[in-house]
Amino acid sequence: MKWQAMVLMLVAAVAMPAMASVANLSIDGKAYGWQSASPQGSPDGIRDGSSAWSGGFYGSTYAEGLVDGYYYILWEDIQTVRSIRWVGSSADSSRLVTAFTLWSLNDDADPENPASWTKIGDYNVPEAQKHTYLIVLPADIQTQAIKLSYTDQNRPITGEFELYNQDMTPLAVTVTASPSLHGGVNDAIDGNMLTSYGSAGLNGGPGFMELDLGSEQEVGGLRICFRRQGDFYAVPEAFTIQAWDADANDWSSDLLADVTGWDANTEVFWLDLPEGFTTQKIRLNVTEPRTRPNVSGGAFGIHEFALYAPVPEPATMTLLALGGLALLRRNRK
Ligand SMILES: [Ca+2]
Ligand SMILES: [Ca+2]
Repeated sequence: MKWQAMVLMLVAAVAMPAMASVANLSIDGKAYGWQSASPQGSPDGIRDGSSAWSGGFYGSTYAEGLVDGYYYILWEDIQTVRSIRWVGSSADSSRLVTAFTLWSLNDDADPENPASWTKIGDYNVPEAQKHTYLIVLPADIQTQAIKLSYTDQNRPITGEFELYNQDMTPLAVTVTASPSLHGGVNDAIDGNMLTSYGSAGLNGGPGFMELDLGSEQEVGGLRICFRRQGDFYAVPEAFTIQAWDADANDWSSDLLADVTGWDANTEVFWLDLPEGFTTQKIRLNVTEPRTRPNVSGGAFGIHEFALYAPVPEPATMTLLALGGLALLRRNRK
């Protein structure tokens, strides 16, 4: 190998981390929407990270059979879209988008012109996923916007419309937690944003939830969707994330995250794990629950706690391929 090619490849490898940020796989953009009748909430409600009823949704709670409409998320540059997660609103399970069509925006086209969109497909939401529907697209789609239009009009309410560069199917886990009050612990890993685990009053003591992969595996990142509900549940003030250390046969004292002063209105916590990180178990410790009027010592709730496999960094692969190409070209000389 010529030294110039080696240098090029080394520079490419060092310049970019080999793994993408799991948290950054979410495509951020601006939301727009239109409804023929009784619009409620703002289109921004579909991308604010919250599925709570108190704000954070877009749709209509009225006019069954009368609502016709759509919404879309538009971003600055063309990106790859691989999976989409549609989430209802946590306060009312009867108001659902039960069928819809997805569209991608044509290059350099006006999103307000219906002719600018290419149909991805028609979707009927399966009963088991009627509150949270994860769609892994049949292939990567390169676009600048994704639109959802209702084809069923049963008071469509959308809590979140999340777009990802990757297949965001969580890793399979089993779950334990303490203390338990409302909902089973499995409600925190059922893929449904509207079911949740709720702790009993903590009386100032810690509570925890741990996920077990069943074997040592590489984990790229995690996401916790905390529950907020009136006087009962609030996101914690402070919490830590720990991983199981198989060699020590104990929880590692090196915390993966040590969060204090967490914002009361932020329900979703993302964490990227170091490249090549492996473990069998990951644990959330609620070290300081937020005090609620109706719960002694505070309580915490979790809609979903999910672990994700690492994802390759597309830019790194491109650079490495370019390095390899440079090497081939040099060898041909
Ligand atoms: Ca929302
Ligand atoms: Ca759930």
